[in-house]
Amino acid sequence: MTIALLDYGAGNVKSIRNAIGRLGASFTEVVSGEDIVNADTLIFPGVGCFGLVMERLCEKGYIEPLRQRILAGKPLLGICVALQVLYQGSDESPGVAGLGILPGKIRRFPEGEKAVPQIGWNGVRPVRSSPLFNGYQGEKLYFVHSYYAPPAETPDDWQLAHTDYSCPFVSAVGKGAVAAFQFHPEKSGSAGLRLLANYLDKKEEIVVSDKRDLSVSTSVAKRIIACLDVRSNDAGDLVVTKGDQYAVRSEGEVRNLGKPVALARRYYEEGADEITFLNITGFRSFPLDDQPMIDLLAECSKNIFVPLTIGGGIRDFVDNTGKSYSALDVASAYFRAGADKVSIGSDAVDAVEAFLRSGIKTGTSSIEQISAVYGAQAVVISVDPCRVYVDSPDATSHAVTKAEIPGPNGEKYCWYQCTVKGGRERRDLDVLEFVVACEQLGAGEILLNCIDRDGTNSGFELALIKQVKAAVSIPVIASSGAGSVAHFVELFTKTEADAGLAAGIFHRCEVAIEEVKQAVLAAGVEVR
Ligand code: 1PR
Repeated sequence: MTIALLDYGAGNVKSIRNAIGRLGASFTEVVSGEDIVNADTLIFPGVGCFGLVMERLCEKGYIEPLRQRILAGKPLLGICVALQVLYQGSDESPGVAGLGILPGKIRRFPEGEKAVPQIGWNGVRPVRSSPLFNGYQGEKLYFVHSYYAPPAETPDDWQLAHTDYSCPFVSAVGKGAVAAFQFHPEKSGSAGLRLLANYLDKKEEIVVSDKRDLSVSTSVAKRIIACLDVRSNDAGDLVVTKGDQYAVRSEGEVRNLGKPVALARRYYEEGADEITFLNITGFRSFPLDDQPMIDLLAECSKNIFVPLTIGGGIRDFVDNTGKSYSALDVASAYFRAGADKVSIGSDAVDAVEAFLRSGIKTGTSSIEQISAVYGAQAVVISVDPCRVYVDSPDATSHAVTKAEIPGPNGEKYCWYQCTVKGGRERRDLDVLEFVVACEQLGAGEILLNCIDRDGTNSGFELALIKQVKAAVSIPVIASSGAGSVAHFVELFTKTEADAGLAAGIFHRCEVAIEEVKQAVLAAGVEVR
């Protein structure tokens, strides 16, 4: 049996290759329309925006072979946007026709109630029994999308499972040997690998009884993220380091808290919902010369089946031969190596300053370029704010908040100033103007650090998190300062943060990820 993988240049296809490999199956690459029609089984990954996926399929002449295959009921598994393109169209790309196998249109999640995109772990409710869900016991699976398939527009005989976010949506479709998941099985840990294995074993019989269980709604979990700040030490070895308020040297040496691949693997096995790598000296050199980061991703993605984010040095660049690279080129190299999301720091500040000066979206900033091709959900903005104390709200034009910790001279208010280059340079820009503009430019998530809290173990900067969460509708990852499980409980019970990220306490084995999850769950907050 040949399993053929349809790689048409969409985002992170490496993970699906690795997942298929992990299941002991081998696969071939689709290089022609004939391969699409003739393969025994076809895996159709989908990352990026609806319009772009259809454009790429069209350029390669794959639309008719795909339709032919699906209409003939030959085995096919679509993932994420590949489920969406089975429909006639999408709000995401007005005027672009989908494959039209299913009637109806993909819709955008309504703004307001919940962060959009949905990024995180949610359950599925099988609405028919199917061998695809053999052994599935309600485990949460990884979703990342702003658009959804409406149950009312999907034919009953195609609906396999629903999920609830701000509204119920179709999270799995299937008929005959054709199936598609809105979630990413290849990024959903062992539960996802099991579903993938079910498909590969049982694909001939996605036939169903009409046993329905629509009673229990699903909900998205708060994510616990482990972050690895990575850089070369003075001996040239890539190490995980950790700063105190971003100072990573101790007695002149770069602190070394371990090897990145081994540590990331440990966090995956201990239940981290995502892993983030920040190349903290990426602003100094050109990241595509920095092969160790590419190798690191490639190595990690072989054994880690949860989302990987990478940041550091994502920007336009001219190398010393005069050759230009766009931020999109850099991001694409990371996606190809196994990243699911990229995180932009300093360059996002430059982009926002330019946008606020001109009021014009040029489409050329790193945020816009990457978002247009890979989708907003692939673009994280890592912001490094620090407190600026003031006596009263009138003392500055920036958005102030009541300071949780009074200033050195008893100041009761502060605003949060954006910095670049790992906090080395401050800009006349507050974090609220910044995050709002990032969302307008197409960012999909905010990784909200706080230099004052970083490495202090004193808890998250709740006032900052509340301020930012109230200003944007995209998900916010709270970072910096976690020192105990109680800090995560406080984070999720006192703010609306979508995820909590920590570094030092996990690296030093002071608190286990599982302990964090148990404490958060005991406080009534949903976790995976
Ligand atoms: O500006 O696009 O090249 O990206 C550089 C990236 O590197 C940014 O995301 C920036 O946050 C990060 N960075 C730069 N310098 C440092 C440093 O520490 N000297 N690390 C740095 C930032 C912040 C966290 C940290 C949390 C949790 N690290 O992500 O992991 O504060 O720590 P804790 O739990 O121990 O308190 P660009």
